[in-house]
Amino acid sequence: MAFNWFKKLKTGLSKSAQKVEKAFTSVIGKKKLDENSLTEIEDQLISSDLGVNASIKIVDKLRNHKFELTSKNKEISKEMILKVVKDELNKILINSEKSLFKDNNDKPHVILLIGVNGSGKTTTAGKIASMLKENNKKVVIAACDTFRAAAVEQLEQWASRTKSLFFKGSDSSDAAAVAFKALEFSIKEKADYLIVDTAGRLQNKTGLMDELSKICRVISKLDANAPHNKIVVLDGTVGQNAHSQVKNFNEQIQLTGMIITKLDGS
Ligand SMILES: Nc1nc2c(ncn2[C@@H]2O[C@H](COP(=O)(O)OP(=O)(O)OP(=O)(O)O)[C@@H](O)[C@H]2O)c(=O)[nH]1
Ligand SMILES: [Mg+2]
Repeated sequence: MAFNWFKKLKTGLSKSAQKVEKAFTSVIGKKKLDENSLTEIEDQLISSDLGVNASIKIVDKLRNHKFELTSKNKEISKEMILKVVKDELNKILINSEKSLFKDNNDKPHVILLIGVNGSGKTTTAGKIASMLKENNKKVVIAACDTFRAAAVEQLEQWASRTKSLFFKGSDSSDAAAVAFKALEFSIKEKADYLIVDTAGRLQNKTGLMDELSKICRVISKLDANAPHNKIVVLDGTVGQNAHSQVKNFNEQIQLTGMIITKLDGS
């Protein structure tokens, strides 16, 4: 199963990789990268959804890079360019990398999952629970999506599959009230982790965005540091739109991290 998953992920990512590689075909066979070629690479990178800032950074790196041409390698090859790009991308990504649940002094450690509709929050709650259970942690999953009845059932299935404890409110209860009671329950159960799944919301819906602040405010009454992780779940296929999602959610509740789903190309 793991093999199939990696195969899917590789295929999914290869679509993006092919787009980026296409950016370099115009310069293959040249001895020097002239400004025209660099502009073309920049355009291609931006249209491959790499983002304007990252594309400019990469092109600057290429502009200043001294390619080592030898009697055997007389011309700049795609591989040479790709190496510079990969190194630069790695640098950008590694600088922003952070372990999600490292700091676990507080118990229960509360993980709040938020994001737009359908980004993968509930599935991610299941994946995180599964990962934590593999590490022998006691996990509670709370259904704070009080909008869709099916959402509660979907999450309950994940709780049962991962052998986690499950907490839900009564029908049409307030999401913040459910989160509060879920934390009380988790404290009583001496759980290591509480995963709070929330309803999908568009970042321009003020009422729903305010509900997120309320959830945070209410559960911090039981534990001043909770929620310890405020994670936005992003659909990896939406491209640069993810940027505005992160910005708006971060303005609302100061995120601690992000999880990108559907990198397997769904
Ligand atoms: N291929 C793939 N599909 C995923 C992944 N994560 C979620 N999905 C699918 O995306 C759809 C939406 O996932 P959910 O987890 O229900 O998303 P959600 O954010 O909870 O949705 P709402 O609660 O309606 O806002 C489902 O069909 C999932 O199976 C992923 O990493 N890869
Ligand atoms: Mg959901």
